[in-house]
Amino acid sequence: MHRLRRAALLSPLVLLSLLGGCSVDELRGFGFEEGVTSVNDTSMGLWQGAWLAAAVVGVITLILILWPIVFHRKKSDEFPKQTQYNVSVEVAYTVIPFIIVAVLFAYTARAQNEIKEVTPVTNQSVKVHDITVNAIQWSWQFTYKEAGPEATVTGTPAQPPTLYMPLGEKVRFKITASDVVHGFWVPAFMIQIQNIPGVENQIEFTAQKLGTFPGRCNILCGRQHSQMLFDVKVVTPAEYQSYLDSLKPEAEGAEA
Ligand SMILES: [Cu+2]
Repeated sequence: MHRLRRAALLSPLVLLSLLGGCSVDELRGFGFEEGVTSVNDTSMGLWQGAWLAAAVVGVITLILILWPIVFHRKKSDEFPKQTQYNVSVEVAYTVIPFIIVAVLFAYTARAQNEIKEVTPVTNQSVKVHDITVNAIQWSWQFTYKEAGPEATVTGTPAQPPTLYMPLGEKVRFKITASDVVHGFWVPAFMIQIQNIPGVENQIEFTAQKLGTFPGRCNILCGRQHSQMLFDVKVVTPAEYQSYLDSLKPEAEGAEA
């Protein structure tokens, strides 16, 4: 009883300290901020909806567990009645999870199709910037096509590189790797896409908030995997243009 009371006292404190690290926006977004990129716009509803659905299922499950604990305690030594083949219950616990999975699947497929949409290179009517993200053991190479084929910034574990993106303009990323499989992950942008040697994955999105956002490799890729860090810096289109210009003359070395 004593231990129970202490646990009851502790849990609000733990909850409060956990919440203390979050902003109101992050709380509403279950850890993510709304509107940071066009991907957030697509994924946020799915992310929130999936958590709410999980919470509803969790609460119902908890009630179903607590109900017999409270109201159906052992009343006598008589062996309880044994039942088999409750068809209606079995149908319910097959059909209801199927409906839940089908609904989650449909929303996921819709969001994924939207996120995977990439403007064809041949479509010149839409302004899209091109950046290639090449992963290497153990850092990143960013190539800005508009600044020329040689405009590549290569990071090292000691000097993580910075990826520049213009605010409010579409960027088409080509994602690949030189050696093993890596994972291009920017948590705040709600994106992760695999860098696979010999494969060119693509993703296109628009950054909608100025600032610097941490990025990581999230596929275990070898000894210094944990040091495959980078930053994404979202700047104004004018600043982006001058960054591209700065890459043109010498176009080499790690840009911190
Ligand atoms: Cu890696």
